[in-house]
Amino acid sequence: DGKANGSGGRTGAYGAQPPYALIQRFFTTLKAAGEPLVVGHGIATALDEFVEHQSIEPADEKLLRKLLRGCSEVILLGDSAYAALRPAMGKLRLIHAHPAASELEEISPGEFLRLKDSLIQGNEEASRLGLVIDTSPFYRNFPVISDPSEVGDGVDVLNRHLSAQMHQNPERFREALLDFLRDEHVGASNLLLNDHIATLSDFKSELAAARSLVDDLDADQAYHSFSHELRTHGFEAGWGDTAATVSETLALLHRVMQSADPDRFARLLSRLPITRTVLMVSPHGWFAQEGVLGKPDTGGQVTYVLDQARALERTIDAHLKSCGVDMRGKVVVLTRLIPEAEGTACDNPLEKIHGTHDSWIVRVPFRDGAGEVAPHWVSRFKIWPYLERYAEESTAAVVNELGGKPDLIVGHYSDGNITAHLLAERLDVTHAACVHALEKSKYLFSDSHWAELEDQYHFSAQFTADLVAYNSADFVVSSSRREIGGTPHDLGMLESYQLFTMPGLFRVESGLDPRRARHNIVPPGVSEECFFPNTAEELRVEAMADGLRERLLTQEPGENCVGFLDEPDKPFVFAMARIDKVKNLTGLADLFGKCEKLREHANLLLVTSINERDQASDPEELEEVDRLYELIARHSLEGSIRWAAARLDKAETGEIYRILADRRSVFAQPALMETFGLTVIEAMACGMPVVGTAFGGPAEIILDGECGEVRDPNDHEAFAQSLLDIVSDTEKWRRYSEEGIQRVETAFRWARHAESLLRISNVYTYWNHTDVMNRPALDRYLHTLYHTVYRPRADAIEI
Ligand code: UDP
Ligand code: LCN
Repeated sequence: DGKANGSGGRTGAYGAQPPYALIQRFFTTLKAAGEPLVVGHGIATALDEFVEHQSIEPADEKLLRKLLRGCSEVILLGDSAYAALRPAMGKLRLIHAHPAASELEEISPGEFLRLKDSLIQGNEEASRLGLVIDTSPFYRNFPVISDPSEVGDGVDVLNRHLSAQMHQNPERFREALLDFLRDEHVGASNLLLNDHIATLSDFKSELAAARSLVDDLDADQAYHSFSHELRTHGFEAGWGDTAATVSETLALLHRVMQSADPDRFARLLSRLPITRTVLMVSPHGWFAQEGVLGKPDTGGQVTYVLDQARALERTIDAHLKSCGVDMRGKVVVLTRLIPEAEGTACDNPLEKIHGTHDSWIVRVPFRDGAGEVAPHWVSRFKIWPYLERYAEESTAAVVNELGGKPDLIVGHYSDGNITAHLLAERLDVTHAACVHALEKSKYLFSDSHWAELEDQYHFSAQFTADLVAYNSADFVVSSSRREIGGTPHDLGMLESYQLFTMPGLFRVESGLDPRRARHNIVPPGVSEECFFPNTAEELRVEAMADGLRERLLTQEPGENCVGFLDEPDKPFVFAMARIDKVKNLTGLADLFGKCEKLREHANLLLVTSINERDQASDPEELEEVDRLYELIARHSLEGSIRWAAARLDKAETGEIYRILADRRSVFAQPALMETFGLTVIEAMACGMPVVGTAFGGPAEIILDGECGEVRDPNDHEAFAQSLLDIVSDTEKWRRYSEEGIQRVETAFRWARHAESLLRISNVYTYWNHTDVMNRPALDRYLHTLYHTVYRPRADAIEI
């Protein structure tokens, strides 16, 4: 029906439906539980119980399960039930059921949200007022992915769609391509084409002349030996480094000019030197190369950004060389300068990134309204009032370091992306948004009950920033499918921004549609120097291994270690994560404590950022530390648990996974929600089998039953049983270990990540340049949202 939420015809998507009386009975049973709003897994659990206690025909049960599969919420008001059904990824159908009716009635997104608002606010009148956010009109002509198997391939769908449009107007396409190629410069020097080519007819004739010139040369003749002659035909550096590669690229260009075949066109763009410098933006947390991991807000994102910067520089270098361009790639990571740096490099305005030729961390401080520098760490939940000024003040610093504006800006996480949005607008540069984590799906009811959480989390500013930044970005980079469109049973993390309400603030009828051709899965990798198999003896450093064994496993408990093991030679259940509720290390300690058999076979080793109350920097950390001590006492874990607070560097982290793999241990990742989960691929690369959460990235990384196991961390018995099966079955352990190493090698490589990111970026940059996406209207809308909603919410946060 043209709505961005994709509600279709009444019954089309489901085909046959269960008898209405049965649906109605289920809603009546749900209502009897007394909760007026039931979400996600609450609905699935209630359905299981309903089916168990009622006599239902198997065929009807099947239809009922199909109807409710992926149902994200049910509102129970009076005798009515309202449900958000999800026949497929990104498709919502909002329905109303009533005992007096005989069939489901479809209602509009606006009506559904108003009902939810009035339920939460307890005031029907208030729910009729207020702002409605709907981005769908701006995307009316934007291609969407209709086949869920194509989720994460946004660039291909977009390129196919736009190439087909251009195919209908080939002359316009050629003009646009010429315009784009003539626009590539490095400083004042042209790349690709120079002013000798002024018109399309010049272009065609000079292309023929240039091709005949290079085709007469020896294939391996170096570009610089014929660059002068090529220049007289209007062709500058960038087409190749030898006669053979220049000839191939020009032949491809010729074919593209004849017909805009999308694959061929994408191949041409990926051969050109379009992305030479990259700005990465990651303002929050402690961002440095040593001694910072483990702070509340500084987890995998720092590892990811540094590895990504190195891989991008390397890939750009190799690419520029193969294009015959005499320059090297450069990456700048923009982060926050923190004067009270506690011995880290966070107060250093400029720090070279290890392992790069010329890539740097640039640090600019946050300032308050009066211009005073903020001296200390500020939680990621409270940094919103600083960012606008920060973006303004950072512009000169990054342009200065890069020697001009970047070709690509990559934003990281919500704060990095709203800052990247401001910078990209100002500099007119392509913006890629890396997600990392969306707090909305991490915290239950973070949208509907935002007002109660506002003091601690400020989700009103963060979710508005997400709506602005992820819509304004030219494309979104995700690590997993679950981050975008979810599974048949669960909403995707981005998908959860499509329809939601923050009562009293706004109702979002279309926020982020996961089916738009803007989302791309580009999984990260692991540093191969640090994370390699335990069997690669020749690469291991024995002294480091001895030190770590002593420190983490056998030394008398001391300042940073809790627990002394009765039988230190047993295998371990190992977990390493920041102490935060969602990481659920308390759940792991609980399930370990409750499973006698597992305790007989293994010890529990936890490596976390802190393990004492007075080290906690926020209320969540404090609560988790207390709970862990309580669980150790409750299950009398003394003697079979070791809990170390260690800030290991990357080489040590790799070695600890290997030491534990030597002992046939298993890695546990029990998070209640994990966007990707770098520790999972690190552990697997080092030869440790993993039991990982079913919620988020780990469920995609681990091929269940092949290289580890995927379990619901709320199902303690099943999770513990998987851990036990692996530590007690030598053959299974060996198979998972070998397959895990293989899986990381084939699917998670930084070099491949960087190549894909640059390829994707070139395609979006091109289509952006031609402006066929008609962005200005959307940009004005987002601008309004930024200034009327985001800014006041950010400014309301006390500095
Ligand atoms: N890490 C670490 N020491 C710790 C906890 C974590 O070195 O005490 C590292 C870990 O090796 C991984 C990253 O921090 O590289 C955590 O990334 P992940 O994606 O698993 O989770 P995040 O913390 O980003 O949510
Ligand atoms: C943030 C997270 O929560 C993790 O799941 C990711 O692995 C990490 O960022 C890197 O993207």
